[in-house]
Amino acid sequence: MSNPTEAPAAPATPAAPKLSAVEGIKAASRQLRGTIAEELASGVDHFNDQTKQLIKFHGSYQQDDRDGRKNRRKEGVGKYYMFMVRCKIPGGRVTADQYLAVDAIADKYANGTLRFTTRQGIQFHGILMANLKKTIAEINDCLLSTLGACGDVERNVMACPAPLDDGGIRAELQETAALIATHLAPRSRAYHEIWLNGERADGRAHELDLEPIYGKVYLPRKFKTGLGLPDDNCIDIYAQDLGLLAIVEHGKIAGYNVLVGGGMGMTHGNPNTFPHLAQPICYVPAKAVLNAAEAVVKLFRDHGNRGDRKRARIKYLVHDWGVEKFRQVLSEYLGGPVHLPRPVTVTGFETHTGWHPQAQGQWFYGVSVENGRVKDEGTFRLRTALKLLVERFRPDLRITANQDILLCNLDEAAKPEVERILQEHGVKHAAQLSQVRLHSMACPAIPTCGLAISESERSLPSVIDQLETELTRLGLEHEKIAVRMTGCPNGCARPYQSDIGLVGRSGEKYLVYVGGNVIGDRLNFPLRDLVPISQIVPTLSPVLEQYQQQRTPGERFGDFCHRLGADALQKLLPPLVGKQPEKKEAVNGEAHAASKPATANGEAKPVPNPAAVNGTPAVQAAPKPEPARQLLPLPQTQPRTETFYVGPRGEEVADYAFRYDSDGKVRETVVYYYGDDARAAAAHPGEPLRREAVYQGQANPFRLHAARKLNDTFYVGAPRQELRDRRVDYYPDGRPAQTTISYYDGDSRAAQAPTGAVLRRQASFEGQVS
Ligand code: SRM
Ligand code: SF4
Repeated sequence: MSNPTEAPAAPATPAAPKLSAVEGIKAASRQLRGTIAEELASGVDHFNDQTKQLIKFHGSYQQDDRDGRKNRRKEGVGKYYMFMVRCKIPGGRVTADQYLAVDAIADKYANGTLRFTTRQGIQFHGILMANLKKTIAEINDCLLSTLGACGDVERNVMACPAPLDDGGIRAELQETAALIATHLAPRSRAYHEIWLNGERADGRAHELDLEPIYGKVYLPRKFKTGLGLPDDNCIDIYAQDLGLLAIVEHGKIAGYNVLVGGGMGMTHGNPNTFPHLAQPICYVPAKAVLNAAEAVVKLFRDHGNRGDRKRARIKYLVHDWGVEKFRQVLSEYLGGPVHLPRPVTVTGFETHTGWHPQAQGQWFYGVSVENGRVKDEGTFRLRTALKLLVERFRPDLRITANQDILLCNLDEAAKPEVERILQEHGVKHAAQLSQVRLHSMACPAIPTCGLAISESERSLPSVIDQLETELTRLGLEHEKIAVRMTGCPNGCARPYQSDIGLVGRSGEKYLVYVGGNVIGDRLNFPLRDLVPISQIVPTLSPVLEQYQQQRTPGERFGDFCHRLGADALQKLLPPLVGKQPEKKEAVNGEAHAASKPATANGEAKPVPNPAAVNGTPAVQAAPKPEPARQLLPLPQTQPRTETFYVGPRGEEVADYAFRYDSDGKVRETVVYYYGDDARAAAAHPGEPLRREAVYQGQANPFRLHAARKLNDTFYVGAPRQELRDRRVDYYPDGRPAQTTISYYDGDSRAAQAPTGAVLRRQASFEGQVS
C-alpha cells in the first residue's frame, strides 16, 4: 500500500443516479416470483444471487454456518448453506397454539432454538433449503406469516405488547398495528403460489397481481413502523422509519404524532451513513392514522434513493431535506395542510418483565429471555419451560421489543406454578435478575449473520457478568442501565440509543458508546474504539466510578455521561491495551505510552486510539511485554501525523490519520477507503487504496457526516502500487470547487501509467472533472 499520510486526500462524488442491482432484480421478478419455485424444486442447496435477494421478501435469508467456514475451506468443501426464517408478528402477538406450532418447527426443521427479535418477531435459524418450503407452509398453517418479514417493504409493525389495565389504550395500539400491517403487506400472490401451493402458478400470474401501494419495484429499502406511548416507549419510537406516538386525551387515543426518519444502520467507512432519530413531522387524528402511514410509505416509494442502497432509508430524506421540506412534501401525499405535532415528551420505558396486573383480576408475567434466544442448554431449559407453561395455562403470548416474552391472561392462582416451572428449569425469576441484564440486548451475529464482524449474542452474557460484579462493587446494581451489543454497525439491537452501546469493529474488538438512555430519545457517542472484549468493563469502570461519586440525585448513567460529554469521560479512561498485561508496571500509564517507538518497527503496529480522537494523549496498543526488552523513550516532540490501523497482525491497514499543526492541534483528519470504497475494517484483505478523504480539524472518524470535508484524493492501481489520479477540493457547502489531475511519464493518467511511473504534471480544473 502507498504511504497514505504523505498525500493530501479524496471520496467518491455521487455518480449519475443509476439504479442499484437490487432494483433490477425486483423489476424483473414478476412481483417477487423470479425463479424461486424452480430453484426450490431443483434440489440444490442454495439459491442463486438474484433469488437470494427475492427470498427476503418472503421472510427468509440465505446464510451459511460461519463457525464451520474455516474447516470446510480447509477440507475443500463449499459453504454449509442454511436459512433464517422470520415470522412477522404485528405487536408481537401470538396465541398458545401458534407458539406450540413454532416450538415444534424449531425441532423439526431448524436448529432446536427460537429467537425473539428486537422487532417482536420470531426467527428460526439453521433451516436447510430442502426444508424451507415445509417450514414456511407450517408457519402459515398456524396462521402466522413470513411474508414481508424482510425485503423492501413494510416490516413487522411494532406496538407496546403489555395487556395492562389502561382503559384499552394499548389494545387499540395493537389493533392499529395489525391494521397497518395488513394494509401495507405485499399483495402479490407469489407467496401463496410458491410456498402454499396457491392456485395461480402459471407464468402469467403476475399480470393479475396489483400492488396498489408498492407498484412493480416495491420500496427503495426496508420500512419500519412502530406505535408507542409517551410514558412507555418500549418499542423505541425514535428508531422507527415511521413512529406513531399516541396522544392520549381523557383516557382515549385522540391521535398520533407522526415521527419519521429513525434508523440505526451505518457502515464503517461510509461517512454518508449514520444512525438518526425519527423527527416529529405532524399530528393526525386517530381515524386518519392508516391514511398517514400509507402517505409516508408512498412518499418514500417515490422519493427514496434507488441508486445507493446504503443511502436508501427514509431517514436520509428527512436528514437531507430537513423537517420543513419533508412536512411540505408529505402534505401533498396527505392531500392537504398538516397539523403540527403536539408538544409531548417521551418519559418512560418498560421492559414489562415480572408480574403485572391486567383487567378482571388477571395477570401477565414477563419472562426475560437473554438476547432473545429460547433454548435448552444444560440445566438451563427455557424452551421446555415455556412449552410446558403454554401447554398447561394456554396463555396469550406477546413478544416484546426487548426480546422477551409475556405470558398473558393468567389467573392469580397460576402464579406459584408458573414460578415453580420456571425455577425447576433453571430460569431465573425477573426479580432475581440484575437491572443491567434485564435491559440488555444483543443481535445474533456469528455464526448465522453474514454481515457480522464480531460476536454479539454469544459474547454479551459474559460482559454483563463482569458488569454486574462491577456495578455491585460500586453499589449501582439497582440502576437501570441498558447495554446493547451488535456484531456490526448495522444496529439490529439499536445500540446507538442505549446507555452503553457495544458495536463490533474488528474481530474481538468493539466500539464502546455511552450517553444514550433507556428512553431512546438521544443518540449516544463513542467513548473508545477498538476495545478488546476483555477490556470493555475495565474501560467503563472509571466512568462508572465517576458516576457513582458525582451523579446528581436520581441521575441515570446515560444522562450523566451525556452531561459530562466525551472529552471529560475519555480523560478518565485507562490506557488501551491489546492484551491483558502480564506485568502491571510494563503497561500502565506513561510507561505503556512509552512503548510507542517499539510499535513502529513492524513488530506491532499502532491501533486506532479513540482517546486521541477526542484530544486526550495518544496511547498505543501494547504487544505482550517481553521482559528482556528495553522500552525506548517516548519522543518529546509532537508527532506530525499519527495513523491508526485496523486488522490482524500482518494484515494491518491504515484506517484514519491525524495531521498536526506545530502547536499540537489536529489540522486535518484523513480517512482511507479501499477496494469498493470501504473503510479498513470492512475492506477485504489486500484491497488497494482507492480514496483519501480529508476533513478539517479533528473530526470523529466514525461520525463524519457533520464534518467539513476539504477534499478527496482518488487512487488507481494494484495494491501497494497505487498512484494518485485526481483530487477534488470542496467548498464549505460541499460543492466541488476544483479538480486537480495528476499526469505521469508520457503525460499519461494514473490508470495508463506503467509501474514505477513518475509524476510529471498536475493541472487544476474548475468544478468536478473525472
Ligand atoms: Fe437487522 C440486516 C437481524 C432488527 C438494522 N438484520 C440484518 C440481517 C438480516 C443480516 C443480513 O442482512 O444478512 C440479520 C439476520 C441475522 C440473523 O442471523 O438472524 C438481522 N435485525 C436482525 C434481528 C433478528 C436482530 C435481533 O437481535 O433480533 C432483528 C429482526 C427484527 C424483525 O423481527 O424484523 C433486526 N435490524 C433490526 C433493527 C432494529 C429495529 O428495527 O428496531 C435495525 C436498526 C433499525 C434500522 O432498520 O435502521 C436493523 N439489519 C439492520 C441493517 C441496517 C439497515 C440500514 O439502514 O443500514 C441491516 C443491513 C441491511 O439491511 O443491509 C440488517
Ligand atoms: Fe448481523 Fe450486524 Fe444485524 Fe448483528 S447488527 S444481526 S451482526 S447485521
